[in-house]
Amino acid sequence: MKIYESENIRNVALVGHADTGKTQLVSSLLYTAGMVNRFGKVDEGTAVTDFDEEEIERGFSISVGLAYAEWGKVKINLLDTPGFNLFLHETEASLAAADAALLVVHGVAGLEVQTEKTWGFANTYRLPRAIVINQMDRDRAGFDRVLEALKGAFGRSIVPVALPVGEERNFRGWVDLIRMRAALYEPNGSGKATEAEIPAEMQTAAAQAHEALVEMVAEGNDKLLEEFFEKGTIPLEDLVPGLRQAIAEQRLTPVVPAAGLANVGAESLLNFIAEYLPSPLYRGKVEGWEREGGPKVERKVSSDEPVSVYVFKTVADPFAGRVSYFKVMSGTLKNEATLVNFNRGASERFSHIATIQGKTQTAVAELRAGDLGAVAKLKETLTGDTLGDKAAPILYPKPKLPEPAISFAIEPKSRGDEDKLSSAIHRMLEEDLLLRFARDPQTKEFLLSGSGQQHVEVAVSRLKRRYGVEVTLKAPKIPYRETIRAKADAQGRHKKQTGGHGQYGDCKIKMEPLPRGAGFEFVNDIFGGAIPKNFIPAVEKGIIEAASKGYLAGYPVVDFRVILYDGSYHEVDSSELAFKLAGSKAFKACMEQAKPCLVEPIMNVEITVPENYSGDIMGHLNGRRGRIQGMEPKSGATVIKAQVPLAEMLTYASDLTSMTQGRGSYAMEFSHYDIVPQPIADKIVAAARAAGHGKEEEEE
Ligand SMILES: Nc1nc2c(ncn2[C@@H]2O[C@H](COP(=O)(O)OP(=O)(O)OP(=O)(O)O)[C@@H](O)[C@H]2O)c(=O)[nH]1
Ligand SMILES: [Mg+2]
Repeated sequence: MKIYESENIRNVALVGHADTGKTQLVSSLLYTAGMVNRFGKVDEGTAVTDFDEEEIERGFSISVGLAYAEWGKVKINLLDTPGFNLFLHETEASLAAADAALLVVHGVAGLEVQTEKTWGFANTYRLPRAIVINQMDRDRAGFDRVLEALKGAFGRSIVPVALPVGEERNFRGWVDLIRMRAALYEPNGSGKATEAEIPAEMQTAAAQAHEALVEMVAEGNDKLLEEFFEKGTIPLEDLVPGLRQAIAEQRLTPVVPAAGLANVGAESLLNFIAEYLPSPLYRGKVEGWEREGGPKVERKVSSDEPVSVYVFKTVADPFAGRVSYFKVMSGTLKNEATLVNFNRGASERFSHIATIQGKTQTAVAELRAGDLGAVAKLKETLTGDTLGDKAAPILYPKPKLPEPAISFAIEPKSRGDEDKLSSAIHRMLEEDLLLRFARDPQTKEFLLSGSGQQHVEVAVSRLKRRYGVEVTLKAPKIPYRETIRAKADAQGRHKKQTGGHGQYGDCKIKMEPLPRGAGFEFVNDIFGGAIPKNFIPAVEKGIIEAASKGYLAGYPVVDFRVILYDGSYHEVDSSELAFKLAGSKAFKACMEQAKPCLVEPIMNVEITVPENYSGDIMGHLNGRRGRIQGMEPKSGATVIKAQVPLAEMLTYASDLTSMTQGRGSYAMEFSHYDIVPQPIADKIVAAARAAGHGKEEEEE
């Protein structure tokens, strides 16, 4: 494997709504560049970056796939990200490895929910970007219509740099608006183009579009603007670097047409990426911290700097073990190097570093600053960790993750399954940062939490396939919480005199509600040693433990403040345990007065349906305690925005399909917690009590 200098590397993440053809496009580019012998197809289960059995079976991407195309002297690293809303946490986290985003948009569906969401991710990571209007070979695909929608959503930086030649199934190439030449493709799927004159009937449109492009390039660059005013145009030798710069500075978002499956546009797109998207060097420097909570440090993106790598993905392979995907943030990584994991203090040996082509690894001798690679069998390293030269510590920021939105109880099918469950799941947790596993302390049930039903289903299916562990998935659990609505003031005293050594702890606390999302606050307001200092943490601990077990229905109590203001102790009989129990009693006594209530997760829901269904959809949402926030037309459809309790959305996927004959789609994300209406709360509490949760009798 050739070694690529930083300036010849492109790290491009394909992002966008589900089903826009990202995975197919990656396979098409790889085939066109001669990286693979076979034209991989999503629909045949042979796409290079959807090789996981779950992805093949379900037909969509679940995690980020890595591949590369060697194109002339350039190595294009391609990150194929999922567009399905339940797996977007994977997409967002992987963008730390990218230096540019290729936003893939469907030529028929146009602007969709995740188009805007992933555009937002690119903003967060400040990534220069380009847009592909894909699937241009489909019936009713419309370049101009989709382009207008994109301009409407993202503003005037959106500018075509190529126009489609031919429509729908006759779509056969690009007019390159930079060089003003056409690239025409045979219908044989080779992805290779022949250069040609711009078709006569397109000359006027192409000239106009060229002018608009030139003007946008000139804007924001004084030297070019002057030239433009003087000559009315910019010569090619200035236009090319000018466009490159405008893209890198995110003043201009170039748009091109393509059809991944028909493989029209591939060669043009490879050329475009290599010529116009920035190399890792464009960033100049990367920022991190010297250590946790320590001062900020910067590192130049250069192969001559001390080496540092950031792990953006971990794969738990049941055979190869743990495989870590990383980006070389600075310096040169040599095979067999020993680096320090700055997050964990461990030394790790990088043996057999490799570049990744889907599921295939190719050994490399070294990787330069900016390049992406993988290594197996690091001992302690997990996603989000930074490793590097011991003498130059740095920590790069970890990905921010949403909270899981839903929990399911899972039940091992047999004793053997139960024994293997925990170790198998823990390996899967390394791979998927949003998956959570816990044991309910009261019911002893195993709980698996994730972004939504399919997310948890994928995990369950993997358990079986990869580790041979079979579990049944039980009804979903809503992650209710408990909180308080009033202030309270109470005493908790734990006193036992059973011959010999007694137990004595006594505290007085006040409790106050805090705003939603504030969690728990503990204020120590003890003066004059009513409780000795060393016992105060025990009181806090007792309260935290009691709060985690809940009061009404076994759900954690959140968003409250406790002020410890008085108490008493006994010289001999007081102990940590006694004060812990006193804290727990005081907490329970306060809860009686504090008007406890249940709160539930409320979701932001965005539903896209053909216009004639909107009445039905809104009626249905109203019946589900939904609050409609707005409704707007969008490329021939209607988008309805609402806030709906998660508890009412559990069967929404199938409801929507049956209400709209499969023509509606929706996306949902967590918004906030809100109080559960009393009659519903009563039922939840009654059911929880019947199952043995909630308020227990005080033992004295
Ligand atoms: N007609 C046509 N179909 C395409 C084209 N590209 C992809 N498809 C089909 O569209 C479907 C989705 O393609 P994928 O590549 O899996 O889409 P994706 O964007 O990776 O989807 P997610 O992984 O869910 O985000 C598949 O059935 C493809 O065969 C295209 O250019 N033309
Ligand atoms: Mg995909």
